[in-house]
Amino acid sequence: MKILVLNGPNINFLGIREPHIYGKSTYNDLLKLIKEHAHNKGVDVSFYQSNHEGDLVDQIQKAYYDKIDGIIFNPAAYTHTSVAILDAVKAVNIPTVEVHISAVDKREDFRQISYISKIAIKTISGKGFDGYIEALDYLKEYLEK
Ligand code: CA2
Repeated sequence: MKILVLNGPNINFLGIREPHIYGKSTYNDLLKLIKEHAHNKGVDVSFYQSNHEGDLVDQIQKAYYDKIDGIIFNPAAYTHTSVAILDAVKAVNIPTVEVHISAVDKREDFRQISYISKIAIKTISGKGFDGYIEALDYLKEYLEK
């Protein structure tokens, strides 16, 4: 089972600024946490982070050719703006779980819209890095059914 963990803009900045919202751990800490969990679960996991919308679209299309079974996706700010990213996930038709580190539903109005949630099989928010772990477990179970 091949799962891609895709992260959008500024996620590479985790732990550097705004620790009160996103915590003190870094992007590398996140990768380590997911890698260990995926290994224990026997899941083949790969990672990609980009600050560029088109780059994320390219990576979603690549997931189709690479025969990726599922995507764990935190589109970050593009969650709230990007029809291109929604269309890409629709086009590849790969089961996708949306993850947000912070509780977006309790934040600013402009964060209340999520385009990706229109296609995501599940949305997890406000659980910090553990949200990615929950997403992996959910996706694994979903794909095994
Ligand atoms: O809570 C989440 O995971 C978000 O997707 C994170 C995005 C934000 O735009 C979404 O509304 C919710 C922001 C990514 C991280 O941004 C940072 C900003 C400053 C310092 C470190 C990270």
